[in-house]
Amino acid sequence: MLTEEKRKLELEAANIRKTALETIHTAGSGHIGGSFSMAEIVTVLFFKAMNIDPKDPDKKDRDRLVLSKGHCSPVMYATLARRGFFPVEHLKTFRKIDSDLSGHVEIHVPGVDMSGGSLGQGLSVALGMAMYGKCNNLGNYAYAIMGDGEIQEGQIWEAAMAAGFFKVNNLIGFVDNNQIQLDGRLTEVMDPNPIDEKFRAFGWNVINVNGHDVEEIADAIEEAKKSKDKPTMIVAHTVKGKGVSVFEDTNRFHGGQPTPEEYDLAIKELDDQIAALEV
Ligand SMILES: Cc1ncc(C[n+]2csc(CCOP(=O)(O)OP(=O)(O)O)c2C)c(N)n1
Repeated sequence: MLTEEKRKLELEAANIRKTALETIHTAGSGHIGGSFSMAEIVTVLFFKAMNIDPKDPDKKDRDRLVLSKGHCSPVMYATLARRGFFPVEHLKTFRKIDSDLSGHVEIHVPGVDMSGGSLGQGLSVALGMAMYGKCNNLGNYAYAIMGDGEIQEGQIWEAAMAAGFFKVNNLIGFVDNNQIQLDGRLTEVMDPNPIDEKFRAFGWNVINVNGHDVEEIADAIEEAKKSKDKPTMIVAHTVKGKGVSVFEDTNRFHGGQPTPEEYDLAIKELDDQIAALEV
């Protein structure tokens, strides 16, 4: 990846974090930690890898994305708005009565392919989308983003088994491996690690990446697209709350909110990152 492209993607990720945080702040609620850990993943998908058109969000041969960890709607909606699916101004209605932008992703929002909220379902749905694409020769890909706590759900492994068995090579999953779930550290709740070996055992091509390195994520997607007979799981090693010092590596901001002082500090840190990446 060229240095200039990398800088632009990193700048976009920083802007997405800031937009997501402002959106949560205006609403007074929303999930910061899991949104921030996956900012680079959605940046690479929406600003580089995916075949999508914000002007024609339902085009038949588009790549599909299922945000299975649907509570991370703030980062998804911030990304969609910044990519041009709807005005950034509309984010001010997030979590308000009568808004289409509810706390978990909803399919009627342009750019959203599946409603989320009940964890564990997204890989099955993305598998169906990928198989539909293959059966209809669309030449497209279906992506699913899951949390590492989420993959404790049994349905994930049913989908994993089917995708491996049926060699669904146009299915590309991400596990946002931030090591923290709602109740605490994965190792204390019910540890799904080693995640890579488990998916390999189910017949998947597995790639481990630093989930905050846009180049590694983009390369992994390219690699996944070369797979002829296996679905690919990209295990993204991330930090919950990445990008703001006080948010990082804690479950305090899973759904919890910063104090006014912490919010101001967070915006300042993000502004500094944005300024450093702007030319
Ligand atoms: C079936 C189901 N059970 C419980 C919840 C409540 N819940 C929302 S987020 C969450 C933790 C998810 O952890 P993880 O997948 O690691 O997400 P991340 O840390 O990336 O936010 C839980 C238990 C839910 N949404 N769905």
